[in-house]
Amino acid sequence: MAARVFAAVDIGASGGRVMAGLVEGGSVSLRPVHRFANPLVETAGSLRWDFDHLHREMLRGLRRLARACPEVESIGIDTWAVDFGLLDAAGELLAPPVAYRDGAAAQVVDDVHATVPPEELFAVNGLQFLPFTTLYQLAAQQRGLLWDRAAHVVLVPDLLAYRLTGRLRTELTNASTTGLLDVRTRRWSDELLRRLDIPRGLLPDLETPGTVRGVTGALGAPVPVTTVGSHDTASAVVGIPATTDSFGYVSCGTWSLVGLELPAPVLTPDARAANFTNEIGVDGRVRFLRNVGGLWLLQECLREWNSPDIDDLLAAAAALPPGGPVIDVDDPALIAPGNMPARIAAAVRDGDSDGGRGGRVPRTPAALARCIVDSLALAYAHTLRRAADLTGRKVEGIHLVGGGSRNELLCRLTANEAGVPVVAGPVEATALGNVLVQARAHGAAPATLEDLREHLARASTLRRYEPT
Ligand code: LRH
Repeated sequence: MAARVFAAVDIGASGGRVMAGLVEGGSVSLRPVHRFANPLVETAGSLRWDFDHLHREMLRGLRRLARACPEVESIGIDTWAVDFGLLDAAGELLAPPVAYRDGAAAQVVDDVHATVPPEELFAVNGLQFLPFTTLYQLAAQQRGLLWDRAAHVVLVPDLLAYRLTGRLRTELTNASTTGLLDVRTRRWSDELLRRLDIPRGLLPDLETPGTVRGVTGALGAPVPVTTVGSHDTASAVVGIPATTDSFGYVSCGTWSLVGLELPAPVLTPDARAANFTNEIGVDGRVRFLRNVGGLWLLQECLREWNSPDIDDLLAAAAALPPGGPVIDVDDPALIAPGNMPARIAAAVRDGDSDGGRGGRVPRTPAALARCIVDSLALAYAHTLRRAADLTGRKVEGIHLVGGGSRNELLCRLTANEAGVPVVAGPVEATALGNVLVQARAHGAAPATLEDLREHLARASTLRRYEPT
């Protein structure tokens, strides 16, 4: 039986890729076809994404894929969450999308909270507070020059799908990161839209993963574009090779998304106080998690040090003794780009977050890398313990997926801090989740998430780290 082919476009904050997903019998595998950078650019006084570059590179990858695999059956697109473009009434992008690391949204948070207090926001949208959630970014746009001309607010993966199909929709899992969705009804919240003065007509209608969005002729023969969990984290969670339901997860890329999968949201005051989020996953599952700092901290240091070999650096970090300094990886002072080694050293110097570890200020690249990895591992363990307390569930093991699953030191330290085994991999959980949701929609993969994950557990090479 020949493999069936599905194209995954997966773009994260630090890079994009187009992959061919091959689904055959009980197995699924990926062939990388094209990788490209996703640099932040500064234009018109804001940090932005170069959307035309992303669109071009997506097309380049898809055309290459279609040449190699003309039988490709469908395309699915996922990207990072929360960011959007404004389209005018003719469907033209008014400006490249502002990036969530731009500081403008943080400046209007107090104004927004004066209109709708944070506890009322949480009661409707169930989200953790993050200063760049779409609703704050929209409030910043409302004060800007383009707002009067905006006819559509379109999330980044939906913008790419629009360029391919001409159809405007908002995919549900990503809509749940905007802060404007009612987490119980899973519809746009008319109440929040009214109070925040955002016309409902600006937001395209919702669409769930597994629906065919439209067809593109951009590759030659017409190919359907299938809506997947277009929030990369939603696809990553589909791509967790779990074989039980008592697992915690860390989806570790630019961010670490750390939490549990639940059947329903947890909207208690304690969950809000602990800053947990209830994002909507594929098949209506709830991703009860926290955004914890991620590889961004390390990537930004590497950029500052002119990209030394990461494996050598991590080996040197692993050789350092345990018990060194740790920082609060969620410190908002670490969100913006630039000067990361100095900011981490300052966080150690000024911080009281080292749990009494009384660390010396790290100065060498190895010491800084170790400080970052120690801090991430500690934050993962702490977050999963909190998640278990808040939900009354047991976490018997942790699935660590995404780029961070390659980092053996991080996996080992996470198992030690959490006191439960860590199963590392797949690195490309997001692209796999993207492919499997398409494959299922086209009758090439099983119906339930549990069966899809069984598929993956069989097909993936995973590493297991026992706590010591
Ligand atoms: C991870 C991610 C995360 C969001 C952030 C903006 O890539 O999508 O889930 O909170 O980017």
